[in-house]
Amino acid sequence: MIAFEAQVAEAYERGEIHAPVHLSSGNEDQLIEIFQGITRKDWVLSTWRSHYHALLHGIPPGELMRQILAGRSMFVNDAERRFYASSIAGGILPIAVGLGMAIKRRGEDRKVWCFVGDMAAMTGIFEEATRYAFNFELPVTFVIEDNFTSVYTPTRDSWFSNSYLWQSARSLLSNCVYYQYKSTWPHSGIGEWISF
Ligand SMILES: Cc1ncc(C[n+]2csc(CCOP(=O)(O)OP(=O)(O)O)c2C)c(N)n1
Ligand SMILES: [Mg+2]
Repeated sequence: MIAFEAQVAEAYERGEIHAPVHLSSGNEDQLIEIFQGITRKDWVLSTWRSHYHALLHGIPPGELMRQILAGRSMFVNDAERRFYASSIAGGILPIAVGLGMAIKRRGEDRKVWCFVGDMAAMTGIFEEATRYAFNFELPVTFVIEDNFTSVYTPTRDSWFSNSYLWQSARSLLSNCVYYQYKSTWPHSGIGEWISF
């Protein structure tokens, strides 16, 4: 996973990717553990920072790299392998709920795993999606990935609070998983200006 992101960074630095990339680091152990509970039958929904999720859900590295080189890093998709990513903050949350409802109605044996950043987890749509999925007992698990930042703004400063709301409120819901990490990559890109 780490080597894959390094390859993406090198391709980006060479100007081969004509679109933004958002790299992951520092959460390898946490994700490997979470994906122990995710099967290939399940849906995985991700964000602009999707490479690790895609690799762990079985998208072949070569196929993933092709999508990234084609400028689709922020919206990696593979319907066959049930992987969907969107760069709209919070955009996957209602899609996760819809998928969960469809799975329940059809009686399918699969789940939905919806990964969101710590800022996306502070939005109104997160409140509605998690509550709805919980109350209707939908097979959806929301994974909150807390890197303490929203782009370059400390998330806790934005909300003028040192205590993180969902740690107290949301952790009461059994359909939420929370973990913290610190990335060594910038929010997007590789820390230098690249001309597309
Ligand atoms: C609806 C919407 N508003 C704003 C943005 C711009 N944007 C991209 S990433 C981001 C920060 C999100 O932070 P967080 O959810 O914590 O995810 P992280 O990048 O830290 O993993 C924002 C505001 C967006 N993509 N979509
Ligand atoms: Mg964040």
